[in-house]
Amino acid sequence: MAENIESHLVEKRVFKPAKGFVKGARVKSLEQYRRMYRESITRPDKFWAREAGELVWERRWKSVLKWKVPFAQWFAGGKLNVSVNCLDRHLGGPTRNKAAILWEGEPGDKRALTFQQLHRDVCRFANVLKRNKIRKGDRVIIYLPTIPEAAIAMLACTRIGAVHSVVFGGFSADSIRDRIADCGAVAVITADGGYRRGAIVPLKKNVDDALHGGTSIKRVIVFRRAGNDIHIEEGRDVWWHRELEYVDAHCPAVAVDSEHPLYILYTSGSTGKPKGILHTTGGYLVGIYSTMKYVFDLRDEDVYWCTADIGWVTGHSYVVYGPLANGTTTLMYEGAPNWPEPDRFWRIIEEYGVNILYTAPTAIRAFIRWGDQWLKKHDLSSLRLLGSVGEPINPEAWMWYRDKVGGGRCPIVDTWWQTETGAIMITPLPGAIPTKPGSATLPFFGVDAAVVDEKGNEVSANVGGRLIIRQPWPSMLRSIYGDKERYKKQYWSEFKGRYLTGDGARRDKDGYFWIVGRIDDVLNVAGHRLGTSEIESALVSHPSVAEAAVVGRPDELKGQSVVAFVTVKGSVTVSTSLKTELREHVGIHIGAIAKPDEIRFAEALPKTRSGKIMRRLLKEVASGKTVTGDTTTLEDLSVLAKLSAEE
Ligand code: 7RM
Repeated sequence: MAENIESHLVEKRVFKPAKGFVKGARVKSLEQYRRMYRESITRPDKFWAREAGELVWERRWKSVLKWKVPFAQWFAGGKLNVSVNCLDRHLGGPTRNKAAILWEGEPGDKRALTFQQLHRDVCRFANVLKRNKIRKGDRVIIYLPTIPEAAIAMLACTRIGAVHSVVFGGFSADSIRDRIADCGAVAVITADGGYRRGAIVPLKKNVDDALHGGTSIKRVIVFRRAGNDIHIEEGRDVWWHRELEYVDAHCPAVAVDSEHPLYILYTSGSTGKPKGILHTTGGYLVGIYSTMKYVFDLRDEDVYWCTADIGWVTGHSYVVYGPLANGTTTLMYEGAPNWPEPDRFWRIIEEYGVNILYTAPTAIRAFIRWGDQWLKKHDLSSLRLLGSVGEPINPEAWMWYRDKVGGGRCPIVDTWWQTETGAIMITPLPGAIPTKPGSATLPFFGVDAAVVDEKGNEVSANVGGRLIIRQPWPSMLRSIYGDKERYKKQYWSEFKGRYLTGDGARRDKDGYFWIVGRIDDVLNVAGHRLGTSEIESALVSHPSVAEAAVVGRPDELKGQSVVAFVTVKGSVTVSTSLKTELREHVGIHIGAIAKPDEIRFAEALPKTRSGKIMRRLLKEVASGKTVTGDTTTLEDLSVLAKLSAEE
């Protein structure tokens, strides 16, 4: 059996940073990037001390890094407060009156909060938390829509040293209950309801169901958002707006140790039991501050929009903490991209003059499917930089994003990272690193990434393998909450002292990284190990295809056969001849070995709320099994039912 993941898809297009962009950029050339990168790897203490020095510390750290595999302490001995760095630190100068948050609700309601106003709201709500006996170190569940109060609640927790755990507004009562039990939370912050595609999601009702029968929760604070009828449990539930009547706007920030827990964010492990990824204060803040600044090449006047939901790590690092730590205006939008019509994003970009757009390939592929006419209605000329995150971006989607959204003038930063890494790890720097469609390019400062074989030896150029990180980095997870053994085993045991990402990748001759998908999803067809993303990209490069998901099905002869689930573009009708054409298309672009044995047309693919295709479920569907695993992260359950019915 071949040990390495084979790679067949070759992408030759290269885009150099445009002169006009380079002029104002923070990092202006590949040479400058390489110099800084070298320093960050050989002298990480020096590099990170300089970055950390741009933030406000109540007490300076004693050592930048203490590393006892696999437990890191960054900036040990230091004390700081996250809300001070995101808010108070910007109040001394003109940033005070700059918009911190520009927000639009799905129904079209709008709010703008300056740094000064946000600071006041955070202080008042932090006093509400204290009034409700929430203390430093207590765990607090935040189950809110993407509204300013989500950011306010998060920042208020940090102000008093409470540890938040945000749960996606799309998750069910069971998911909330599991997470409460796992972290022993004492309070829930929620809303009566939230909007999604015009309907009201009954958030408070879900919380009531989660708490039914008793949990560790003593207090539920309810924000009035949708005005739907809810039950108030006397002695347990209080209204956010009523509580505010009892507090003032003075709330001294609690400086915490650099390694004090900041938040726990649950990701669905493949086993079904959610993993609470634990992030701490100093290293995380330095990591997101620094990546935000360099990757998005921030300027004071920027309006920056990351479309992620607040319940995803991207919402934590790059909707709330990263922008605010940098004094950047962050735009938040509550709803769906196609509500009320598929031009909602473009409408928002035009209206607010958005300069930086950071979104996910799943959204980009949906826009392609809905058609270019929706973009053409709007002026997108304010955009100067585009970002992508969450999945490998297919070269065709990348080109469309560049041409149609970016008007051919905006660099694209394809950013690879994970909930566990806390911050962006592999990414172009837009003024320095030439981009190639589909590649996340080169590692960020301080990230010692490599591709290795099953024995842990680095593979040569264009050979696929496992993506690992060989050195600790500031924003790394510190543990799985309450389960150090699982943390050690899952991330650090395969190759001792090295962090296993779980992703497959290859590097090309320029050292660029190409992520080929999760290692668990790699197919083994007659001894050939094929990454799913390449076959999917080959399918997506066919003009009829909108989206594709490829999985393996056990096969007696070949080990696995290739099954492709395909959705087509709006105007296309599906047929047997299209299937044949698609198989040939993959044959031409990759090779006969990758030709799907079966192609199934689907109306939609099962996805998580963050837009990742749930291949695990598709594998079960492909092999005719009933789907048994955890489906709580599935965005739309009916998708799965339809897929199985199409048997
Ligand atoms: C930020 C986030 C992590 C997994 C990761 C990859 C995949 C994310 C990219 C990507 C290719 C990218 N956190 N992934 N970004 N794959 N190119 N730019 O997504 O914890 O929810 O997911 O997502 O497989 O391991 S996450």
